[in-house]
Amino acid sequence: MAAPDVIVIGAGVAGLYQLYRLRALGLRVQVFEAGSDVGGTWYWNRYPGARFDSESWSYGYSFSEELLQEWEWPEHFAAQPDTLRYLNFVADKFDLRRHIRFGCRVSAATFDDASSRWTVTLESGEQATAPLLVTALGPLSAYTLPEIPGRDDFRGQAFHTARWPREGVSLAGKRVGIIGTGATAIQVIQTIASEVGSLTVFQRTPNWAAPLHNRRITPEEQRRIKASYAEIFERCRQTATCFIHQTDPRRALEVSAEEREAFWEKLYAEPGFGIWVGNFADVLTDRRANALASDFAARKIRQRVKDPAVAEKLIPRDHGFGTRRLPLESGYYEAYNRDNVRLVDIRETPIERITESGLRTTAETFEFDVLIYATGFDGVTGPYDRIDIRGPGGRRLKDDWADGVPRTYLGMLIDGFPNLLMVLGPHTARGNIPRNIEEIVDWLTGLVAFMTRNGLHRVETRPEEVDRWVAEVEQAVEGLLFAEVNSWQTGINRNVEGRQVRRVLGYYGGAVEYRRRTDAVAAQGYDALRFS
Ligand code: NA7
Repeated sequence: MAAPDVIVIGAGVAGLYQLYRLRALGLRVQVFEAGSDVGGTWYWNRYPGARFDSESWSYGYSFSEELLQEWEWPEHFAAQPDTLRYLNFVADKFDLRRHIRFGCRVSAATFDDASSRWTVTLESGEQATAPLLVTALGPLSAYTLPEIPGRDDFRGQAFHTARWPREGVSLAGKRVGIIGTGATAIQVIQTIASEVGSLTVFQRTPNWAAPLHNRRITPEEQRRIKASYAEIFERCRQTATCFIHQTDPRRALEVSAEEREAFWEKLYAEPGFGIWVGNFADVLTDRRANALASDFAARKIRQRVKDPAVAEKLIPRDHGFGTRRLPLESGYYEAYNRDNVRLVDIRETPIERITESGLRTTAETFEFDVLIYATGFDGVTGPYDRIDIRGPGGRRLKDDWADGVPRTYLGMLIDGFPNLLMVLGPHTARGNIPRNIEEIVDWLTGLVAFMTRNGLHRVETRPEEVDRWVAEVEQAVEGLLFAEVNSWQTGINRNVEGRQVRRVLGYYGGAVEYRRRTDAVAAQGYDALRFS
C-alpha cells in the first residue's frame, strides 16, 4: 500500500467506523490493531457471562440501513460472542479488513514538525508515517492487575478477565477464586457459580447492582425493532447518556413515599439502565434522594440474599446508589445462596499474598485451581499512557497530562499535538458508547473533509479554547454525587501509581449539550481551531 493519509490505532467499535468514514472520503487509511482480529473490547473480554448492559438494538451502528436490516440481535442484551460476531460481520460486509494490520501494538507516536507528519512505531520496531493520526484506543483497554505479593507464584491457571483465553477455560468442578466485584466480576460470578466446584469471591468494595432482565428477541419483536430503528436512534439522541432511558422529570423528594416506592419497583422490574439513568431527576444529585434510593436497593439485597450477614456485606456503605457505574445482573445475589459460593470481605481480612496453590488472607489459606482477576482498568487515560506520544520538539503527552489529568479540546484534540485526533478520548460525553463514538467519528470526519477540501495539512487547537473547554468540563461535574466517589470513572485505580487522586475524565454535561457544542464549532467553520 502507498503511504497512508491517516493512521488509525485500534480496530474496535470506534476504529472500524472511523476507517469506514475516512475511506469514504477517498483517503488511504492504515489501521494498526494489537489483537489478532477486529472487535477491541469485545475481542479481548471473552470471560464467561460478558454481555451488554445496553439494549442490543440501541448499541449497533446506525450508519447503514442495510446493515440494520440484515443483522439480527438474538437477545435484548447481547452476549459477547454475538457482539464479536456482529463486528466481524461489519468488517466483512464493508470490506474493512484489508486496511487493518493485526497483531500490531503501537508503542510510540512522534510528530515531525518540519514535515507535519506522525511516525508510529510498533512494538516490533517497524514504523509507518502519515499526516494524520487517529487514536481509537478504547476507554477501558488498559487492564490492571493488583499489586499483591507472590502474584507470579501461583501454579494454577490465572488471568485477568480482559485476557480470558481464546480457547476458553474449563471450569467444571474446579476450585475457583475471583478478586473484584465490579461490573465484570458480577457477570462472571453469576455465570460460573453453578458450574464450578467452589467459588470464593474476594470483595474489597461492594457495588450496587440491579436486574438486567435479559431475554431472547421474539420474531415479532425483531420485525418491530427493524421497523423502528429511526425512532430508537432519535430517542437515544435526546437523552443525556444516549441510552433509550430518559431521566424522569419528577423529584424523588417531591413525590409521596408510595409513588416513589411504586416507581422504583417498576424500574427494578424493567430491563436495562432505567433504574440508573431513567430514575427521578434528583437521585444522582441530591444526597437525601440518593439515600432513599440506596435504602430501596439495600432492601432488595436483603430480600434476595438468604444469609443476613452476607447480605449486609454486599450492601455498599461508602457510596450511594448509582454513583458508580451500575452493574446490571442476572441472579448475582442469588449466587450467594448457593452452598458452593462464599464471599470473603477483604477489608476485614486482607489478602496477604498469592501462593503457589491459591492465596492467603490475614485469617485463612485458600486453595484454587483457577484464579480470576476481575480487577478493572486504568480508565480513559491509561491507554494513552501506554503509548509514548510526542508532539513537536519531543513534547511528551505524559508530561502535558501530568498526574494523568487530561487537557483536551472537546475531548478530541490536544493542545501542542497537531493532527492528533481522538475518538472517545477524555472529556467527551460517554454513555451508550457506540452512539457517542458515531457522533465523534462523524465530527472528526467532517473536520478531515474540511481540511481536504481546503488543502489544509495541519490542525491545532487554540490554547485559550482548551482552557475554556477544560473549565467547562470541570464545571459540568459540579453537583453530581458520582464526582465525590472513588471509581474508575473518577480516575481512581489503586493498582496504578499516581491514580489515587480523583480526576474528571468525561464531559458530564450530557450528550445533548456536547453535541450542541461540537456542532456549533463545525457550523462556524472550525474557527476555534488553527489550520495551516
Ligand atoms: P471495576 O468496575 O473497576 O472493578 C474492579 C474490581 O476489582 C473492583 O471491585 C475493585 O475493588 C477490585 N479490585 C481492584 N484492585 C483490587 C485489589 N488490589 N484487591 C482487591 N480488589 C481489587 O472494573 P470492571 O472490569 O468490573 O468494570 C469496568 C467497566 O467495564 C464497567 O464499568 C463497565 O463499563 C464495563 P474496589 O472497588 O477498587 O475496592
